[in-house]
Amino acid sequence: MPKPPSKLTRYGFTAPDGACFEVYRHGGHVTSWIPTDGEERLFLSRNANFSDDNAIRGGAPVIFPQFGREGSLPPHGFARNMSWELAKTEQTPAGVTAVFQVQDSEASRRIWPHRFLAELAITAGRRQLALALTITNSGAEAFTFTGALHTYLRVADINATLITGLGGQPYLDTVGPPTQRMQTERDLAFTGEVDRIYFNAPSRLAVLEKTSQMSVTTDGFPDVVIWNPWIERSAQFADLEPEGYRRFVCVEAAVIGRPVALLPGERWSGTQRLVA
Ligand code: TA6
Repeated sequence: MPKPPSKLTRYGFTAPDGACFEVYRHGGHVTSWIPTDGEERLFLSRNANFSDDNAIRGGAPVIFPQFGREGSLPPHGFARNMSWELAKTEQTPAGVTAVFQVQDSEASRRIWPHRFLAELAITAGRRQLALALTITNSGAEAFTFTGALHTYLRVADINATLITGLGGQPYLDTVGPPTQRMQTERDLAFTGEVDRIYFNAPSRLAVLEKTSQMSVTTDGFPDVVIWNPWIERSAQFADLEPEGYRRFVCVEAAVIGRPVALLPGERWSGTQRLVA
C-alpha cells in the first residue's frame, strides 16, 4: 500500500467482528475495505496522489455534483477534492458505521453557486460494505446534479473477471465517440478498454472471479457505469501503476441520465452495497 504524506488525515474503523475500512478526510474517500475473511476488496493505486488538489486513484471516490465531463465543472465534479468531516461513528452488533459530511464552501460556490450538504454513511460488518450517499439542498434555490460512487473493486485478474447481470441491457459506449449499443452477451468479459453507462440498469449485479464472487446492489442510483481502462488508456494516468488495470474493475452506482432535481430543503439518497 502507498505511504500517504501525513498531512492527509486518514481514519480507520473496525467492526466488532473484525471487518474494517479506511476513509480519507480528503474526498470522504473510502480507500480500503477488508471484510471478516481478511482480504482487501478495494483497489488502491500504488501511484495514487495523496494531496489536497488531486483525487485519490482507487477506493470509492464520491462523484458530485457532475458525473464525467458532461457540464462546465471539473471532470467528475469537486466533492472528491473537498475536505470532509467525520460527523459520527456508531458500533452496532451488525457492524461499524462512520458518517462523513461536507458542505458547500466559498470555493465550491464560485464554480457551482449552490448550498448543499453531502453525507456519506459507510457501514461494514461481516462480508458487507454499504455506502449511502445523501445530498441535501440547504440553499434557497433549486439545483440539479449528477453523481456516482465510482467504486474500484479489486480483482485478482481482469482477464478472468466477468460481470453478470447486464446481459440484454442497452448501454452508452463511451470508448471513443459515445455510441448507443446493446450487450448481447450474458456476461461481460474484459478484453480491451471498457467504459459503459447502462441507464436504468438492474439494481443487482455480480463480479465473478475464478474463486470468488462479489455481489453489488444499488438503491436510489438508477444507472451503472462499468470501467476498465486497459493498456493504452492506463498509460494516460500518471497515478495508475503499470499493469494496475489488471487488478480492478470499476462498478459504479450512478445517477447520470436523469439529473436529480432538489428544491430547497429536499434531499436525495442512494446506496451501493457490496457483499464479498
Ligand atoms: O467512470 C468512468 C470514467 O468516467 C472514465 O471515463 C474515466 O475517465 C474514469 O472515469 C476516471 O476518471 P478520473 O477523472 O478519475 O481520471
